[in-house]
Amino acid sequence: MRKIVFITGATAGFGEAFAQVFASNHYDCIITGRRSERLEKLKQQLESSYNISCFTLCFDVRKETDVQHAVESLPESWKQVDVLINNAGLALGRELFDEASTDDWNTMIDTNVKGLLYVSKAVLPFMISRNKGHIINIGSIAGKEVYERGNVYCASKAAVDAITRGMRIDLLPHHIKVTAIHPGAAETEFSMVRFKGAEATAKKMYEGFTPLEAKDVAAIVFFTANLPAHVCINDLVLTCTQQANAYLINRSGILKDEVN
Ligand code: NDP
Ligand code: 8X3
Repeated sequence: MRKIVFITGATAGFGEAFAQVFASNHYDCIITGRRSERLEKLKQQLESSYNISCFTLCFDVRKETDVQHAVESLPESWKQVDVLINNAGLALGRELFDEASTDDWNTMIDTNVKGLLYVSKAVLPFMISRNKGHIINIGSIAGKEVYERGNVYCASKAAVDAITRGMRIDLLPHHIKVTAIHPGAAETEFSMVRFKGAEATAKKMYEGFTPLEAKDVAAIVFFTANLPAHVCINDLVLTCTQQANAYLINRSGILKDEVN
């Protein structure tokens, strides 16, 4: 039977890895983001590599009306969304609270919190009408513990945690699964975005240890989305082996898999 996954932020990092793993397991994919060229390129690659269908929606999750119009524009045959992955998000800056930029705060709250709400609200009617579906919100270990200079990013991810729990309660009558996955440090475009293109600073974040890769997170998300109908992972924290919590990382050297 045909299955459809709707992924926000599929133009890079986790979202792109989610698209690869779901498509390689025969899901049709709705991929979204602001960078249309990347969406088109990914669509072509997924369709040719995995013989699935892919639909692109280019919108900014911060713009409520654009989100609504984009989701409403889906052809009827694409509205039976089985899995929604609210992944689009970012950190901006890593300053002390009194030195941080309010523009950065607004962008993080508008994207990580309000964007997630707008997309969920737009897609949910498709799930409620079928009495089934799964919403997977990408939180962060930063939402579980606050670290120095993490202030508003941590708060935005704590909000994702709370919203996920609220959704699970309110959507209970509709048999909709709601999950939050909270990854620790993973090397994607995340730090380049956070440090506004300062490559050396971004690279430094991953020095001396082996962080998660996007495909590690994708494997867990795919597993979570494909459990029996009566089983739901509510909350899952995932870090690399060398990370104990949001602020403790063992940087004594890289950890490699043994090769035979
Ligand atoms: P990337 O920067 O690699 O990817 C971010 C994605 O989000 C891009 O596809 C980007 O697409 C999209 N996005 C950002 N802002 C918007 C917007 N306003 N509207 C639509 N799409 C948007 O980062 P990651 O893949 O690492 O991050 C994905 C999620 O995982 C985020 O929510 C992040 O907070 C979270 N996370 C990341 C961790 C890490 O260490 N990497 C750890 C824990 C959580 P485009 O620019 O094309 O719009
Ligand atoms: C991203 C992980 O530790 O950089 O959410 O905040 S961290």
